[in-house]
Amino acid sequence: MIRTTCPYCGVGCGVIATPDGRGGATIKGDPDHPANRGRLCVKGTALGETIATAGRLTTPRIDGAEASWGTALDLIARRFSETIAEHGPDAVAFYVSGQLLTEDYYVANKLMKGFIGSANIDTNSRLCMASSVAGHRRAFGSDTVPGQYADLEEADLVVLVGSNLAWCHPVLFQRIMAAKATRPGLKIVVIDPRRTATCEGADLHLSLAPGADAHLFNLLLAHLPETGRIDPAFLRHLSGLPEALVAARTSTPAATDLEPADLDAFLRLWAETEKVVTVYSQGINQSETGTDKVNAILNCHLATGRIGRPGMGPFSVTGQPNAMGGREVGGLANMLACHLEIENPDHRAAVADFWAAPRIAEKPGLKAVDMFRAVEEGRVKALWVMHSNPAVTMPEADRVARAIAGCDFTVVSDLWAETDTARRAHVLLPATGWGEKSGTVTNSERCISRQRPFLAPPGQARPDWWALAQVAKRMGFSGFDWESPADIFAEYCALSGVAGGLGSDFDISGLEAADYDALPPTYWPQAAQKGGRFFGTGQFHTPDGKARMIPVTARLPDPVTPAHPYRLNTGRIRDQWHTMTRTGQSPRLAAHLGEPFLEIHPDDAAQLGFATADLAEVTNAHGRALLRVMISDRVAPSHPFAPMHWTGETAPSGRVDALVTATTDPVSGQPASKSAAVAIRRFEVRWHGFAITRSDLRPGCEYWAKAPIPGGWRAELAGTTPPEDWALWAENLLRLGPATLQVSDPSRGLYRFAFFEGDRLCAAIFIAPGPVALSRSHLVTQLGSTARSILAGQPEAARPDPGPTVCACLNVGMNTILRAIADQGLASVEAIGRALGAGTNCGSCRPELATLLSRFSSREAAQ
Ligand SMILES: Nc1nc2c(c(=O)[nH]1)N[C@H]1C(S)=C(S)[C@@H](COP(=O)(O)OP(=O)(O)OC[C@H]3O[C@@H](n4cnc5c(=O)[nH]c(N)nc54)[C@H](O)[C@@H]3O)O[C@H]1N2
Ligand SMILES: Nc1nc2c(c(=O)[nH]1)N[C@H]1C(S)=C(S)[C@@H](COP(=O)(O)OP(=O)(O)OC[C@H]3O[C@@H](n4cnc5c(=O)[nH]c(N)nc54)[C@H](O)[C@@H]3O)O[C@H]1N2
Ligand code: SF4
Ligand SMILES: [Mo]
Repeated sequence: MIRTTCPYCGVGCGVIATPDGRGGATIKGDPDHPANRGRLCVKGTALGETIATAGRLTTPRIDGAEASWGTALDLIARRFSETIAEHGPDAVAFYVSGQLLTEDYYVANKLMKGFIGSANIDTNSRLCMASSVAGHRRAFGSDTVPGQYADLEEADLVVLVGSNLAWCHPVLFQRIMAAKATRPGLKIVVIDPRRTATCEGADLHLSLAPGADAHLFNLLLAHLPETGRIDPAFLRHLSGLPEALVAARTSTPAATDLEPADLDAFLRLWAETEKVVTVYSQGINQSETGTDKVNAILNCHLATGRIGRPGMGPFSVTGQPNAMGGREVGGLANMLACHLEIENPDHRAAVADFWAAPRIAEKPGLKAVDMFRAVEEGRVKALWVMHSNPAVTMPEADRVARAIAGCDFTVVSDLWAETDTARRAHVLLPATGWGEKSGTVTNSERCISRQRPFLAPPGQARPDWWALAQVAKRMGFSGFDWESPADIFAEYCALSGVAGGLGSDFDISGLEAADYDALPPTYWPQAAQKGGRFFGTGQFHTPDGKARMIPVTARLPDPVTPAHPYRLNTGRIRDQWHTMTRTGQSPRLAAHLGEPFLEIHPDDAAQLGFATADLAEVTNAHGRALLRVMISDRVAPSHPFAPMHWTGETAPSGRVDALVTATTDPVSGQPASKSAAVAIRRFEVRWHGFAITRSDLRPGCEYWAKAPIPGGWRAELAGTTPPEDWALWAENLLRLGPATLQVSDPSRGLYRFAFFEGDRLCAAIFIAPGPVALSRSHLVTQLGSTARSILAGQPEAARPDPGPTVCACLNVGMNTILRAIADQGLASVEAIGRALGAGTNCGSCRPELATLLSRFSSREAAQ
């Protein structure tokens, strides 16, 4: 039994893993971890299904051929050294990740900023937290998150703005819902153009115009003095309030598109409620005015002194498991370690001295978007990508993929050789993954937790810190001789002591001598464990010690154009993690939403001539995506939504970042990932298909998307040109010889083939001229079965179709739930749980159960 930390979101839940000795493990929530107290969401619960090592990258590869570690490391060191000698240190770059462990991050940062002498190390946190970091630094003088999770439970009002907490930080959401259940006076407001699952628990949902958040919080700031809510005692800790108010008063309600009554209700509630926490995430950060949006929020908390006290404060929830650790360790191109600043000569000198660094970086390096531009233009000639998949997740992703492919020398460290990024690299390094590697991560509330190994790494996989240190040594640098992550952590703690001496709040030097292996979840500052928060006493990290109110002149995104009249919102779904390289292996997680989709308002759908399950072609100057149409009034007209998760491996035409424009916030450099202007039309196909098969497949047709199912794969297919011979086509696709059973009706364009091995079904494929209207939830259970009725495509009458999966833990489908609501008169989420088990394990689907209940009762009312 090993205590470790979940590798997914920034909630940072403690996990207890019990290895089974055969490479697997059972996973439970750690009841003693302060972040989750035993809870896990569905992704955490399914961790045991994503640790199999089949198909992993197990040896280094050079240009596709297996190589020894020695050869690969020598080559990397030589190519980086040669490039630096010939073109200077800024001709090389590292692109790293908020999913790296702190120790990995520390080594990458030390090598680049202290020894190579460039700050060209940036991280996917640029796409994620950069605007929060910049906003914090502008207001507080440091990138410090003031509050703790307990504040969300102690608040009387929780405002969730640009955050789909129910799906993206599910355990935190459950903690809030549990607090609300015991204390119904706790009010929840969700501010999101989309009606998300998070809205299910909310008292008020403000569906504001995309990008109008700074206007909204400006209106709030302007409202505060009118109602006497400016805190006179806190005023002496602030500078710039008058200027901020002048700017705030330029915002008008019209910009928000909100109903006046809803807007008033929000302003009143926020002003009247002292204990208010404003939680924000990517709807705020990922914007061309993200930093201003952050400061507009911070301004309201500062003006009211509602910060750093129990139950109140602004709260930027971090996305990745170590997004916060990366900020502490200085992973961004414009920071040094331990909250020290690259532009500050004293800070630089102290770090250089501590590292005995020959060449400390003197100026900030390239931020993510600029870094890949520099790669494209050949200014960066050697690139090392670690623990990220930028060919999928960067804006203008096609361009980024081409830049990576065209780079003189690219190294990728990953678990897999087949990611969109790894496929374009010269050198691949096999990294150890979660469960195999050892280190620390820091969650959204500044709690440092250990990730501990409990599985043997496959083949020659090695930790990322080790590969970096080896390359550093081979480049002739000293100071990289650690034996273990514990050594690195101790050095990092010591450096933080130096930083503390320079006034940094990030000083964990007290942990230098701690027993690393036994390190329990530990908050910083150390006092925080006893309820310590930042800024409650009004002491900030600016030169005059005062918080800076920032005047925010709110600006809406550039209007869409007649050629590209829709604004594409993008983000996450409940059961997948980013580019799905881990979650995408679990049939259970794929059952929730198994295909890239475009959620679009019924009015838009009518105008575009869409029927449910048609394919949409979404285009702009940067790229194109084909997405399955999901008609829903949860999105506003003209503001469709598409998830970010599909890749060249899982649905090559479903990569939405091909469409995202690389417009960035001028302060933070964070891209606006939620507001691409696009054109949408119906993608006219002549045939649609659905396949289930035991072995992996890579169909060549114009549209396909695949997902794992128990014992194999499912795939959705579509194309504009039908093959001449469907039987031959199916044989070639599935590589199984002639079909055992087939039904064809050429006049109606219907073809169905089933392939048996002995009496067991090993594949089946269904072709139709329109979207294949067969029960997926039935078909995906049929691999390995002996049922010869498979080509009927429907369950027998005695076994009703469960419908699409809602509860992934207990595998309960939507039809089953709706039938039970109707037949048994179930009236609450709890009653559904008692009757069917749905929602009783991890609870991630409870908001969707609530939606089904309300849908059912509104249908009843209408009848
Ligand atoms: N299931 C799952 N959970 C995850 C992840 C995952 O991949 N899958 N990734 C993790 C990571 S790295 C991150 S950063 C977090 C992200 O967590 P979130 O930020 O909660 O997730 P997103 O879906 O990116 O976006 C949040 C919401 O912003 C809304 N939005 C778009 N534009 C605007 C706007 O102009 N204003 C406002 N107010 N809202 C807007 C979108 O409609 C969306 O519902 O999730 C983490 N958790
Ligand atoms: N359109 C749009 N785009 C977005 C966003 C959005 O909301 N909309 N969100 C952005 C945000 S907030 C984020 S955080 C990014 C995330 O984007 P990425 O970081 O690019 O996505 P991941 O899929 O998490 O990539 C992680 C990679 O690391 C590999 N890996 C796993 N474990 C290890 C390990 O231990 N070591 C190493 N070396 N590799 C490992 C995985 O196989 C995978 O290839 O996407 C951004 N892109
Ligand atoms: S909420 Fe879910 S994904 Fe996030 S850390 Fe906890 S178990 Fe992992
Ligand atoms: Mo993120």
